[in-house]
Amino acid sequence: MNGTILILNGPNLNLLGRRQPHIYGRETLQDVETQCRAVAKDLGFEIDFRQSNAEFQIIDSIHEYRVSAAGIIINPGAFTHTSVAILDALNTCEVPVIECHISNVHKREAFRHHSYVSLAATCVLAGFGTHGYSLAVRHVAHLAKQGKVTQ
Ligand code: CA2
Repeated sequence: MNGTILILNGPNLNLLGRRQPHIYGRETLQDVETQCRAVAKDLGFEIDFRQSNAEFQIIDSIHEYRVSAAGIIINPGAFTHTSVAILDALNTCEVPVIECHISNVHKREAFRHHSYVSLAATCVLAGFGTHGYSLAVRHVAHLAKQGKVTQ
């Protein structure tokens, strides 16, 4: 086993696949978790997959894994565009941080074009649909193979 990848999902993503399918697709967050687990298993990683509508819970999860994870994949939802507190937590991380958005935020409203989280992210995925999560898992494995344990 090569380590655990934390996958964090922010507010409203529990409704994925049930509302606004023209923007976010029809797959549920459970489907995304299943796909990530399969990809990670092939690559020798474990997944801790979480969703929270509460900013403090997302911050607590980052603190829990900031040193020990193989990488942190985060879709902060709308907190992307508002949360200096999540940015501050991510800035304490000693592991790669991948920011992952299902939609192409740059093609959407102007308020979605700015991300606080990007200031702490190793890299950013946007517009790959739910497939972006699997790509992010592969990238964490790629970085780990290169021996890049820090940002
Ligand atoms: O594209 C993304 O992944 C976003 O992070 C999703 C956030 C949005 O605020 C960001 O600007 C971009 C919204 C998450 C809400 O998720 C829902 C999914 C399906 C139905 C309702 C909400």
